[in-house]
Amino acid sequence: MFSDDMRLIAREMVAPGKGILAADESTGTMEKRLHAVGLDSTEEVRRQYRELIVSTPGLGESISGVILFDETVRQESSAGVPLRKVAEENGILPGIKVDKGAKPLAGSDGEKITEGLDGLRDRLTEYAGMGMKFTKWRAVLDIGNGHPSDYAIHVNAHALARYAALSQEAGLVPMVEPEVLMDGDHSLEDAETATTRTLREVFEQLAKQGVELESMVLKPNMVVAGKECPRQPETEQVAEATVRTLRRTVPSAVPGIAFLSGGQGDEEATVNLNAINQLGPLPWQVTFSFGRGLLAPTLQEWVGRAENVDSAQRVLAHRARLNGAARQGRYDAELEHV
Ligand code: 5MM
Repeated sequence: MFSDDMRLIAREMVAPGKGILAADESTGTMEKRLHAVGLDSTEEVRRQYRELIVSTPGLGESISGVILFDETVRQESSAGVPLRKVAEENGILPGIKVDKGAKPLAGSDGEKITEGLDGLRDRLTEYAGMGMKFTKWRAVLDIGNGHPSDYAIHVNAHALARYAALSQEAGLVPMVEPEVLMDGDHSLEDAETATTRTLREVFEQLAKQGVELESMVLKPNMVVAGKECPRQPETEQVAEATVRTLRRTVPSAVPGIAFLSGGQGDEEATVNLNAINQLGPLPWQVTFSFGRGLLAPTLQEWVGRAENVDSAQRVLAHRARLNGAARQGRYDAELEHV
């Protein structure tokens, strides 16, 4: 794919009124999610769950793209259609997670580095041949006990940029995800400092490694206080800290920013996204790329029962519509019950 095509895909991914669905849980994470609702994590259960997601009627009205896991892009619907094609027929661009997960970082005191660069060029070539349009790589940084260290920020940003450059070389739009976790009791100010340091280094590395900013999407965390912080900020404070951080660090050449939900409640993530957009106009499209924020209520509704597929799909389409409204600053709590 040429640069013009990647720019177009990047803009489609963050099109007004739409956001991205993260359904790329690796097998271990999926096992946790399924166990939590009393289900065994077999390949067939995971296939049924992903079929339910990508075939949700009307989902393409508020979801531009779906991030899939390697297993899913090789699976078919019960009617024998590859799930990645089912997504496309539903008006949703198929994307793929290409990192191999966060592993212990040598020489650090418990920080992590995301692996998966070895052999990545060949994997990307295969995914491009399958018709994937974009990719995603997630780096994870925590706050507390002197973390995140400059060392962890640097090596993760360096790997994110190496991944993004390889992805663009293969014609696939990279979604660059540096996640500063909300685990812990840190303050909003701590989160703002850690996120600012991280994003500065990420864009420095992207520039050094020749990544075209117009052909990527940034997937950051919102700036929120730690889950255990006794002083939880108001929505407006979260929105202001997030927008200030992004304005200070993200070049306006980047077409879009799509937030992860990071363990916020589903309504909380929607309310925050709405408040962030109400601070606009902003230099980029600002939308969502939620996993749990969209799928936790869907899975709760489905719980593996065929008779719940329709209602679970309605729950997903509804949550996606609400976030579609929030990414335009048009969400209202009343809409939850419509
Ligand atoms: C869907 O979850 C993805 C994580 O998968 P693994 O940890 O199993 O690799 C994750 O990358 C996700 O895309 C983002 O963190 C956004 O998901 P949330 O749930 O934070 O919105």
